[in-house]
Amino acid sequence: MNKAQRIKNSRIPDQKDTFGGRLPPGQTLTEKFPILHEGEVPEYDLTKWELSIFGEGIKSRSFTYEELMRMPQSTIVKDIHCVTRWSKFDNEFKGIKFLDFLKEAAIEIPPSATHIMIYGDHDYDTNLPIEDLLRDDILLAHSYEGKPLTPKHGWPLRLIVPHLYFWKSVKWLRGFEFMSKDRNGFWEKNGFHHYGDVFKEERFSGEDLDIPEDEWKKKDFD
Ligand SMILES: Nc1nc2c(c(=O)[nH]1)N[C@H]1C(S)=C(S)[C@@H](COP(=O)(O)O)O[C@H]1N2
Ligand SMILES: [Mo]
Repeated sequence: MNKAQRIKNSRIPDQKDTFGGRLPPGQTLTEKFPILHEGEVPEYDLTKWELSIFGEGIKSRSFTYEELMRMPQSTIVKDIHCVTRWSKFDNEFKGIKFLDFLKEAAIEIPPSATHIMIYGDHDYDTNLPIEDLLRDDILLAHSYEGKPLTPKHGWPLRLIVPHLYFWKSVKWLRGFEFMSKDRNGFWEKNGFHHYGDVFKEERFSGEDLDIPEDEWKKKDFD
C-alpha cells in the first residue's frame, strides 16, 4: 500500500477543540516536532552548496549560502500542518523572505511563468502556483526557535509555506524552476493533492477517505 492509500484507510482523529477555528479540520495538535521525509538526511559542504533558479523565460543563476545570508533576515511565527494530521502552533523560523530574495537578487518573474517547481535533496520536488510564493510569509529558513535548523529538519535551508500542507515546505532546498504550466511534484504524483489547502482539506488527488490517525506518531520527533 502506498502512503496516500494508507493515510486514506484510517480513522479521523477525535479532536473536538479547534482553538477557535485555528486548528484546520481533521488535524491533531502536537507539541513535539515530528520528522518526516523520504530517503537519507543529506550532508553538506557549505562552500559547495548552491541554490539555483532556472526555467522558462529566465537566465539560470545560482546563489551561495554566503550570498543568501547577507540578504535581509526576517523572523516569522506560524502554525504548520502536515497532511498526516499533525499541526503545531507558533513555530518561529528565521531566514530570508522569498520576496526579499527576489528583490535582492533582482530576479524578475518571467511573464510566461504561472507555476514554480521547488527542488530539494534528494530528488524531492513539489509544485506551487507562483502567487503562493509571493505571499509575505514565505521564507527560505535556516533557523528554528533561535537555533540553526537541525539536519533532519532541513538544514542548511528549507522553504516554509505555512498556508499549505507541510509537504510543500521543501527541506534541503536547492532550486526553483519557473514553469509556464503546472506539473506535479513527488507527492502530487503519488496520490496527494496538487495544491494542498489545509482549511479546505485538500489532502488527496482522488476521492476523500480517512487518514491513519497514528501515521505520524510512529515517526521520529525532536
Ligand atoms: N527534501 C525534502 N523535503 C521535504 C520532504 C522530503 O521527503 N524531502 N518531506 C516533506 C514532508 S511530507 C513533510 S510533512 C515535511 C516534514 O518536515 P519536518 O520533518 O521538519 O517536520 O517536509 C517536507 N519536505
Ligand atoms: Mo508530510
